[in-house]
Amino acid sequence: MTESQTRSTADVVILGAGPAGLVLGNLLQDSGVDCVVLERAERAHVQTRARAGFLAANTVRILERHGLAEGLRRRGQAHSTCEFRTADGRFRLDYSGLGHGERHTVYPQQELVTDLLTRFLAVGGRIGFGVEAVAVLDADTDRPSVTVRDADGRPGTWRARYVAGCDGRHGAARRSLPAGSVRRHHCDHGVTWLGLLAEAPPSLDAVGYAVHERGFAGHMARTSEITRYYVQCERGTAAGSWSEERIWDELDLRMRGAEYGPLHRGRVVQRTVVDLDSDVLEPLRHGSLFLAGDAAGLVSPSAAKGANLAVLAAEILAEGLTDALLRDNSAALDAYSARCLAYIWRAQEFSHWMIRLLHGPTGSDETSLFHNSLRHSRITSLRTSRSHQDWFAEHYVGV
Ligand code: RFL
Repeated sequence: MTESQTRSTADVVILGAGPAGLVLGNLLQDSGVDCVVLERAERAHVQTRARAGFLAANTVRILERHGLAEGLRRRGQAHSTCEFRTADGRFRLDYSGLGHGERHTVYPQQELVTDLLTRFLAVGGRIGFGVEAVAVLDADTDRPSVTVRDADGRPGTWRARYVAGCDGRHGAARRSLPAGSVRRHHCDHGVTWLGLLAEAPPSLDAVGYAVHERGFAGHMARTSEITRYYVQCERGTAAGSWSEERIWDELDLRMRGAEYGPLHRGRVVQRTVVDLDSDVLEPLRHGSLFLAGDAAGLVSPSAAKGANLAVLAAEILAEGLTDALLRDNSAALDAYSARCLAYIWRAQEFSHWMIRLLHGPTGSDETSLFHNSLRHSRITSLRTSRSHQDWFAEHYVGV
């Protein structure tokens, strides 16, 4: 960082250069709002961090509306089919013909982040890499500040009119909220996934969800050479503890490769252990500090909503900040929290439904057997009921 170290004021200080922070930065910059993005990591790290891939139709519309969709239009792949594999056989849902008839665009998050970053810098956006926000101070006044330290540990302070906390679940924005100012709703779903990226072409032309007595397995295409897999594992499993052979054997077994064709194997290049939990902060504002994206609420990745909610929140927040700063009208900013929370809870509800569709209790006690029979009935309903399929499609691809 050069200029931003010497000039440490901005009307809006944005913490975090993920999808939320970068969409917000681009929109504010386009509106002529003075802003800066502070990002703890180095640029190369931000541009190569592989996470999400499924963008909802509304996310694409938002990005298009603001001229941020050029890369995903060129390189993203339309996607509209998912396949469920169970002990009763398999069935496919083409959700572009169900619900509102919408599709996903598969576009790796790191490419979206790279596009947003390149565009932000091209239009003169200010960003500091290797700058960690330590705390947000005086958020209950109209002169908040952010204390920072750079990669060499040198401290600094940014003064602002508003601070946008887009720095994820473990960021400084959440940490700076005074006790009792915001309520945190939390749910641990008691399920753990080993998330994998494999240097292997997709094995089916659909998102694959395998419901198996040994646990869940999932298949999600990313590119023609890279596929994301998930395999449910015991809580407490270390990311490196399964050999590649065990991973592929287990995936093949649960995806029922013997019946439907073996998976294309390849080198596993990334492993992440994900304990499925969800949280929502309420309200998403404390004075001059606003929360967006994962900082506002964490949706378990079962329904691929996190990045989509981040983009949506950024658009809503940009509108509120622009009105407040340039038109002296704070109505949209005052409505920000309630508007976003309505979307967040809707996504949480669907994600929770997906978790209960894809995972059942492992025990053989009466309650476990009861819940597994309920789950079986739920899957049968999804396979056979058109109205259930319409409901699924609307929520699966919508945000
Ligand atoms: P990000 O992307 O985490 O960015 C936050 C940024 O803040 C920085 N940061 C700080 N900077 C300064 N000071 C500090 N103190 C800081 N602390 C943190 C971080 O370095 C980072 O750059 O949050 P954002 O923008 O809210 O975006 C959220 C999404 O990244 C997330 O919800 C999704 O990746 C979730 N997710 C998925 N979402 C989807 O919509 N579709 C998917 O297909 C999908 N797949 C996934 C996923 C998440 C996964 N993980 C992480 C469990 C697959 C996986 C494996």
